[in-house]
Amino acid sequence: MAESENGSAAKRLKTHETGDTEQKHTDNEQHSDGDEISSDSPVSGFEITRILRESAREKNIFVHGKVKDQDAVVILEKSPIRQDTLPELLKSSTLKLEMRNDVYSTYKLQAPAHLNEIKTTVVCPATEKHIKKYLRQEIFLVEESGEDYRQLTLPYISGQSFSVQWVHNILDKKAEADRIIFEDPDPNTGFVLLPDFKWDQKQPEDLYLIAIVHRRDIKSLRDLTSEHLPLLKNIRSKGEYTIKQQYGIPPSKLRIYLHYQPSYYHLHVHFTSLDYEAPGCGVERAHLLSDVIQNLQADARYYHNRSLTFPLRADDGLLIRFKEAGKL
Ligand code: M7G
Repeated sequence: MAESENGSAAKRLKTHETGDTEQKHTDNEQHSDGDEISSDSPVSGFEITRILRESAREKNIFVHGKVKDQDAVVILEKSPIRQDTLPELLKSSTLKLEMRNDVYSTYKLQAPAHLNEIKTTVVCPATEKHIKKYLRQEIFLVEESGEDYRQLTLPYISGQSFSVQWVHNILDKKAEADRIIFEDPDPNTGFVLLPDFKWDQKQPEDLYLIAIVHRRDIKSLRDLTSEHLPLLKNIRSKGEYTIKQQYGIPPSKLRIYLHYQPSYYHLHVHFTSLDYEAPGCGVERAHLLSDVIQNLQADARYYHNRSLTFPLRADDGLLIRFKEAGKL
């Protein structure tokens, strides 16, 4: 998201929409990343149903509600304080004293509206699966053998996974076209690199980009074989090069990984700043791209055969399948 520069910034909202196969959806909308004032704000008519999750530490809240009788999820997240606007923040804000004691004093700082934005993500219409994704839940680790994948996971994800319409919109330039940072159009080894919608692009310290491959036949890490090494190496080298050129961040400051299980079964690679503890970058879900490359170099069918461990939420249908199959 680009930076807001005037006093009407408080009204500025970005709307990000996702597609979903269960609901007729927007496969042809262009969502620009410019500073657009949303004329039809989806949050003004939002009626809160319940809080799905909140974190005082992360300064965010995930809310389920209704917009014109449609289920919606709204995610509000206070933007990080930026170094480049710090002098302005300190100069042009009002300070209200809360308490003073010896050398200590605390204040409430009231910042100008454009320095006080709340990153807002809207999923509307939201499916039950979206709502569950954001609901705080107990999680369990599952160990999936190659056979379990073929017997349990694959049939489950074929019917139940999130739509990848938003991914196709990006590849077809029907959405977020102006956010693309780099593209290699090769149908076999090519990909599109763009900001993940978790990143507001205000500061490189929390950089978060995703590389989405042009090939549409690779669902996840599980499908990868040595045949895909040129694709993976291409993503690594061109992704690293582009990020160094654009943001000045060297490869040694990047965490480049794939999720297993992903939420969206179209192969994509996460690029995050090493200084940012991105959600989902823990050992139970993230697989470093360089490890993936080396594993496939050592064994062409490594991900076909080996057991992979990943977390699932208590009410995840896949967890229930594993339990029913006596695997937990
Ligand atoms: P994942 O590993 O499938 O699952 O990653 P996760 O969402 O549980 O991490 C998909 C990535 O795509 C996530 O980092 C999302 O934040 C990001 N993402 C999801 N959607 C729906 C969009 C979108 O519409 N645009 C962009 N730019 N990123 C998205």
